[in-house]
Amino acid sequence: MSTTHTTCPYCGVGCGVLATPQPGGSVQIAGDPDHLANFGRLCSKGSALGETLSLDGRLLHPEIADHRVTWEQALDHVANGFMSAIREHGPQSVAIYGSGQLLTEDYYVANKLMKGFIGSGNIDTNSRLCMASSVAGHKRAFGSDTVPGNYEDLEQADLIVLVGSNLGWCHPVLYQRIVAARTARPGMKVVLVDPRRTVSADIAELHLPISPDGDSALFVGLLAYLDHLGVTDSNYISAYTKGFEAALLTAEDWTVERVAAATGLSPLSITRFYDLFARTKKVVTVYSQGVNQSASGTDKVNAIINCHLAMGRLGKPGMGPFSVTGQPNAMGGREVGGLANMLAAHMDFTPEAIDRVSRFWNAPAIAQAPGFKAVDLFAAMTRGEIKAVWIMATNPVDSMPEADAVRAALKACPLVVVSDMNRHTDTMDLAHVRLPAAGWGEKDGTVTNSERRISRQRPFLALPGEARPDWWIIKEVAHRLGHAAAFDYGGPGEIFAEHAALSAFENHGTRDFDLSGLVGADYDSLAPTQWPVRAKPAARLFGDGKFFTPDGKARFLPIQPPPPFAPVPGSFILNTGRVRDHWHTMTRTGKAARLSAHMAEPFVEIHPADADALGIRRASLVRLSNRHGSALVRALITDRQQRGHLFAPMHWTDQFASNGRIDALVSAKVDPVSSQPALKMAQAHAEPISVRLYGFVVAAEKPALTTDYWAIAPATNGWRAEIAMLDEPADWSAFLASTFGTDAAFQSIRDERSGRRAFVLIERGRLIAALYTSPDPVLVSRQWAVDLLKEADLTASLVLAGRPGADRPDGGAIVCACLGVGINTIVDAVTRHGCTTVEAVGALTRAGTNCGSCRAEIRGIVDANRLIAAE
Ligand SMILES: Nc1nc2c(c(=O)[nH]1)N[C@H]1C(S)=C(S)[C@@H](COP(=O)(O)OP(=O)(O)OC[C@H]3O[C@@H](n4cnc5c(=O)[nH]c(N)nc54)[C@H](O)[C@@H]3O)O[C@H]1N2
Ligand SMILES: Nc1nc2c(c(=O)[nH]1)N[C@H]1C(S)=C(S)[C@@H](COP(=O)(O)OP(=O)(O)OC[C@H]3O[C@@H](n4cnc5c(=O)[nH]c(N)nc54)[C@H](O)[C@@H]3O)O[C@H]1N2
Ligand code: SF4
Ligand SMILES: [Mo]
Repeated sequence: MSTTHTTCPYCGVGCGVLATPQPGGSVQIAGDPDHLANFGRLCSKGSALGETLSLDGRLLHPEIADHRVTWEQALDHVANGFMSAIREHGPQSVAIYGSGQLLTEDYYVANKLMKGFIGSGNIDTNSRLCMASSVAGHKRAFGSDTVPGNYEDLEQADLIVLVGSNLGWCHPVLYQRIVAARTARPGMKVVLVDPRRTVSADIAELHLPISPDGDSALFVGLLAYLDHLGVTDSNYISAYTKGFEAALLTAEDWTVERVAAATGLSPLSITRFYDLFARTKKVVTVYSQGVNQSASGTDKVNAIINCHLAMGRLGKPGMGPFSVTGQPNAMGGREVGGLANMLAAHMDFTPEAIDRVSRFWNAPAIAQAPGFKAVDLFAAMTRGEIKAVWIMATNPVDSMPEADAVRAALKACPLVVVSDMNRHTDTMDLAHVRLPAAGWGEKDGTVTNSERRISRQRPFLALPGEARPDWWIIKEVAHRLGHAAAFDYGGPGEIFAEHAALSAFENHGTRDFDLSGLVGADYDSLAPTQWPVRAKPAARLFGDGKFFTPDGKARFLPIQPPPPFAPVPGSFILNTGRVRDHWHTMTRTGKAARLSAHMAEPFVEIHPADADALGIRRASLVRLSNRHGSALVRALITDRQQRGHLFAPMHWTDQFASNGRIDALVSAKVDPVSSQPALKMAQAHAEPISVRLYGFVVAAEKPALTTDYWAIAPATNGWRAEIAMLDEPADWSAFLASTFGTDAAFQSIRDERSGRRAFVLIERGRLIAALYTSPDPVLVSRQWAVDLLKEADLTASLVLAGRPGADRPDGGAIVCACLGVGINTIVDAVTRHGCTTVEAVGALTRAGTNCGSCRAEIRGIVDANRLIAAE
């Protein structure tokens, strides 16, 4: 079987993947040892890619109004719908909402259609929720949206400052590169700035549990501190920058004490950080959503860049500000102009650029001004101003703030077209026209990672059903809108060639994004390449102190930190983000049993003292609510969380839980410069709810869950679900029949004293379904119960017992997703086998020996249990 060199479709690290289809139809996945992003490594999500490729749940044919139609009918319908909206209400009445998960070629064509030929700026993307503040901050400082760093800088740095980045879970392979570099060079230091003590604190000398949005104050204070110490690089400042004095003037009175008051940090820890920064030449500041997703996100970015400029620390090995991108092609989207305020190829809506792009595209009707940005777009839809929208590769009903209002806006929009791989997502369920898109492994094109490296995603599977690549779908609609000549593409290679040519067009070194060296390159064999790619090998970006502002000098920005945020009395600050093994709205990771085992339901992290005060018990259910919406989630009580703060993951949707959509609660407040929403700072009330019965379900077929609370996940050979009921069912047989879709008689037991029940259906020794209920959060061993689905000769009495017999050790909840090692096995390695290090646990159980992303968790388990073992 032949092996295809491709790129991982998840995070912005952009790891090279070797995919080898196997005779049985499965696909073997391995890290590409020659790819410069990962050198063969993959994380848990990357290694499980093979398990997400099944056609279950795929949309395989176009549909209009829930009925299967031909491509001809679907494309005509979309084109006619857009055309009549444009005719009656003008080009501003239509929009495209795209995604950093589109390939560059798809994105280029979508942008060209909307901006160049429909003549409206109304194409925005989920990157507005992700990278917009970094883009705006880069443009203010550098005159261009340039990420100057390389991954090796992280290995060469002596100090890495992680600001609002949970790199250990969200950029795992990059994190592992840092771990390896730090092992080789123990002098290297890491500082973590995050309100929560995340797993990334595992490698940090210093964790600064900053108050939300205290970052501007922290870095403004740092600028003042560096100036007072007299360590700033005055030669660099005068030769290559402007605005230092003004920036300093606003920073001046930010003493350490004042910073302490604004950030909730101790003066001692602040000076420790400041001294480290001042003393260490090679510093990389890595930042991500704790910086970008904020009402002061752009200011945070510039407060960080200011400090690097003041020290002359950028454009050189081992140093620089480094905004890491989230999605596989967040960077590619910025290159093509996927944001409503960018035109194309890193050009803005200036008169010269509009003229240049219009000549290049031969597009006289080109848009003259930016269009609606994501939050404004859905607000305009609510007002009835958007008559037709086309959503591609994103799920705004779950990922946009004020998500219930977004759902209502889509319900009211006259034409909603959605291109996706899945027949059911919370957004697809509202579509009038459903277009089946090609997915990873089927589509063909390029993506650009966090360090500006362009890599090919290559197909190794046939297109299933009638699925088509996004570029083809957009091109076909463009033809029907009357633009056949401008969209005469035979394949992604031709689109890439045009994209590269546009980047080079009248560039002459004036624009950072320049692929002139790739014009005419062989697309199929394109090796991973970092831009800029000019005819002559380009020097390191900003290495010569030249920036893309009109005078070539970088800009300091005077930053005024925002006043500390005070939530409405009685409510919590609700922070949101990601978990290790799930990706966004779970449309792909939610298919893999092994990725669903790490965290199997929506949850909220809450500090023990807050939980006590509210009467929230361990593993009970909590209702979160505010004026925008509500959610019902499991309590995860942990002192990693500060008092007064909550953290909830963004992942759960109506496809996987009864009421887990956290963005229903997040307000749509945006950063004034970038229009990126403040997704890390919602406010919510939390209350325990009084549950009559908690339950755990395992079943061979997908159960139909209708209980007050449920959360479902795949398991090997079946499904697992957590449920809860506010009242006991009046008729248990009817409940079992409707849940499991069978009239067969279940065997059951009930323990009068504890109120626990178990219901079991076994056929020919195989488990068909089991339900365990209890007035307390059920104590049945989840992993043991899930593993029963793999067994061949079970007896009812064993399954009814609800716990493993002595001959069947219970591995416990999965910690190491790659090798399926549970918490009990790890605890056992420590307490019974005397393992005292992560390495020893790995040698005995294999846990943590593949991708390494769980090693921080294993270390926590070792530390907690070593003491117990010693007692
Ligand atoms: N496993 C996994 N990995 C992913 C993704 C995924 O869905 N799952 N998605 C990818 C995408 S698109 C993205 S954008 C990245 C995101 O990657 P990250 O930005 O690393 O992830 P998040 O969990 O969103 O947020 C990071 C941290 O910001 C902290 N934070 C919140 N408020 C503040 C604040 O005011 N200041 C500071 N300093 N920190 C704060 C949060 O506590 C959180 O730990 O991950 C990518 N990688
Ligand atoms: N509260 C809160 N909200 C957040 C965030 C947060 O931290 N907190 N983070 C924000 C960020 S940074 C991001 S990036 C967004 C992500 O949010 P979304 O973009 O909504 O999340 P995904 O689940 O990745 O949705 C991608 C969809 O595209 C489909 N898809 C994948 N590949 C293709 C393709 O090639 N073609 C087509 N047509 N479809 C495809 C998938 O099946 C899936 O349905 O969420 C944002 N929302
Ligand atoms: S680190 Fe990111 S790109 Fe690499 S394998 Fe993991 S999810 Fe994929
Ligand atoms: Mo993102």
